[in-house]
Amino acid sequence: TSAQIGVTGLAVMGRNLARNFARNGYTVAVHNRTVSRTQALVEEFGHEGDFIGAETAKEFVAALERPRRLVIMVKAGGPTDAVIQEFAPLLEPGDMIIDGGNAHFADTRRRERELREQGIHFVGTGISGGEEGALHGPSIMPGGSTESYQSLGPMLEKISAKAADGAPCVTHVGPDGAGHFVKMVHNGIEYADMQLIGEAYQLLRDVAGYSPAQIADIFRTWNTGRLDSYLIEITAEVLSHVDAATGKPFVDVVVDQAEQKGTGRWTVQIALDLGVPVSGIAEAVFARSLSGHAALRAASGGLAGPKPSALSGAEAAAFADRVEQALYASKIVSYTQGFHEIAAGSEEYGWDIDLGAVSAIWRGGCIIRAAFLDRIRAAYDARADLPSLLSDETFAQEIAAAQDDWREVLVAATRQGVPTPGFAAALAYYDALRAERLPAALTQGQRDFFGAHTYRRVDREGAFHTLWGGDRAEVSA
Ligand code: NBP
Repeated sequence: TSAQIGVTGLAVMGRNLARNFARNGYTVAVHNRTVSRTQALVEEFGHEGDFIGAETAKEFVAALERPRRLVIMVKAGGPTDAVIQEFAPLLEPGDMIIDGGNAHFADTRRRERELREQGIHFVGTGISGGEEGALHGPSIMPGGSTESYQSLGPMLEKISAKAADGAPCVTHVGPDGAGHFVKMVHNGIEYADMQLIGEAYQLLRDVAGYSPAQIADIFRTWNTGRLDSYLIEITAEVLSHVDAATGKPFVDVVVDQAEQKGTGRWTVQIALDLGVPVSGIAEAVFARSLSGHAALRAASGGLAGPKPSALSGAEAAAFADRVEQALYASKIVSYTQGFHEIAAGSEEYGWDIDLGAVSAIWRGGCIIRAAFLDRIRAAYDARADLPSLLSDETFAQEIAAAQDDWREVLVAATRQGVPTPGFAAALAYYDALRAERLPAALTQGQRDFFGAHTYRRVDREGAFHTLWGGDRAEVSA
């Protein structure tokens, strides 16, 4: 017997992905650098389906039917290159290597190019949903060649999450690094979503005066409306959890320094390179970074500022409603920025990414899955070349309805000294886009003054320079 697919790298993600393939009826060859992991998988889960445990790379490759489909689920970076170098010489033209790790899309582009020379399809694939997703159905974002997707697509559709309407949460995102790029932006949006939720929580706690348990209930209510999403759902779970050792709310016994693995940072770095303003995602990355600066925070604890004074009763409840509006409006802006980055990446690298299809495959399996993504898909269905999500009529109307509350929440946060960088960045982005004139005109004047960088005029074509050091006459540049 030969295996239709092989998985090498059997830590949490690879093991669960292999089980997912097997549970869906595929014969799966499994391999890991440390052989004991392979043995453990076959022993523990062998009854779930057909596994072929391979101890060596040669055995593993020999177990695969041709053209071979080989999934790599190892640590991103050096280990991925090491595994590719180990297996590539054993493969033949037409074989496929699927990298399901969190690779940087630039690495994926390089690997794809190198392996293409050997006739091997390299399919950089974003996989979201963590351990549980890998086992029960992740959201899958494959890049690589169209030919490889013809072979892999049906299998990926089978193991993927299904959206509420039954559609599999996988699509061929685009060539080479497109899948990993989209996965990267997915994670950036995830950072922004989490930051906005965090700010909503802090406002409900400090300004509205609610306890974590009460805030959990508020999030549960929100989860029945337009904010319905996995992240809001788990937020309620975390907030209602009580620490067994102390009897305190769990959220009060956790050190308030957030960690990161890097995909949010990449999203911002690449956005800077592409010239895309992803201010909300950037604030989310910076907020995690700031939280981790323990010494800086300790040294700044004595700085002057207001202490929040909590509301009560109907006032607190009304404020909570406003926070929901602010959160929703800010979320629209985050997704607007994230999809702008995907569109810019697609343009830069010639990927021709279908933004509506991307929003559709995020509806299930992944961390940012949400009812909201149906709305985004509808917006792109209505108009595939939508310049920005904010130009969609429905979203524009929703923001119009939310904005008074959004502004009031930021006024309260500012007055009471509660940091809300995500909400504030989102509103500033919105106001900047709708502004008739921006101070960028002044910036251009300054640049022309100190560096003769020239400027364009509103009333005439061409580039101009003012002789600032002389008689201030204007010359054509
Ligand atoms: P890890 O990222 O912890 O990687 C452990 C695996 O890499 C083990 O199988 C290990 O083999 C193998 N490995 C390493 Br490390 N160096 C190797 C080398 N030089 N040669 C061969 N194998 C090597 O595993 P994970 O948490 O399951 O994640 C796998 C991938 O999936 C990562 O790229 C991760 O970023 C991505 N991802 C993770 C999640 C998540 O929720 N954890 C979600 C989505 C994507 P060994 O057993 O012999 O040490």
